[in-house]
Amino acid sequence: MKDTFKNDIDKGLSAPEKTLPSKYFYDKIGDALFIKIMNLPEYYLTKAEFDIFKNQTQHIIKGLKISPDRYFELIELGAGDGTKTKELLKVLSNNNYLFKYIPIDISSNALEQLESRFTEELPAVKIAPKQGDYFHVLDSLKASKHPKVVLFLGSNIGNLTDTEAESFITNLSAVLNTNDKVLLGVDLIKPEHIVLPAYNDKAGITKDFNFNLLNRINSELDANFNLDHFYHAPEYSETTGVAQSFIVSKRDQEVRIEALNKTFSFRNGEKIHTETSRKYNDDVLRSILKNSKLTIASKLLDSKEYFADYILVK
Ligand code: AVI
Repeated sequence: MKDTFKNDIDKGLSAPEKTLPSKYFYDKIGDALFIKIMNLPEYYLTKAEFDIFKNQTQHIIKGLKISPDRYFELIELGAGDGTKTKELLKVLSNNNYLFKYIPIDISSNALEQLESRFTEELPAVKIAPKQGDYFHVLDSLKASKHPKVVLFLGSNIGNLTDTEAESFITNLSAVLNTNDKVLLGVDLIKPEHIVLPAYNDKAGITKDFNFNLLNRINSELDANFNLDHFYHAPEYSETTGVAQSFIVSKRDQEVRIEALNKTFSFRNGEKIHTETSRKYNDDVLRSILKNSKLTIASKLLDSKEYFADYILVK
């Protein structure tokens, strides 16, 4: 694991346009910062999707075409804190739907926390967490011919480039059977004055989240990034619908990374790309789905029309 981190950092900082993979935001500190982000007034994404799950639960169930007397598997990719999913589970359980909830996550810690919360708060729901890589686990579930509903929420797909998202969807489609469903949560393309503050909050939590990458490199790879010599600079284009986060060097400087036995130079104003947060609309999604067997069956919007949960069918 450590070697992958080391190699990825080396590769990213050696590239002509420097980049650091956003997956490394999420260590213990990064997880805690992301929870803070989800509660920020500027970060509308979580609230908008929660609005859909809380106020349109019956529409979700109807759109998924699940019937109370037919057993199905509800699989969630990325356990998260489960707040939105809990709204759906509550209604399914109160109405005696027959199902098993299978959260999949790479982190066994996240799964343990989710399982203990859900067993306490929703004792009637059968929960069977699976630790591991999404597609590995899904592949192992393919043999069961029960209908499946896969949840991939929170606009997590937005952190993939379009090429990565396409191959993610193709892999997902390949491990599903005909008529299985996907509930895909995506942030929608909207004006800059709404999107940009979500990635540049007044309290500076998103900046800390971004800078956590430099802190990790300092502590795990024995580096000497001086955080005061960089600033956080998100960008968003309404035309492309792509938000990107950058860490920008405030001066010409050199940073030593002992674990790599290398020194990296940064020019004044040079950017390090740290994250892509793609926003969607029907056309973007259709083009991501084009080589898969998944198609859009319906979509649900929050009351402000900021966010969409698409129902895809194979
Ligand atoms: C997890 N992901 C969907 C978040 C996003 O909005 O792209 C991560 C995030 N980055 C900065 N703020 C939140």
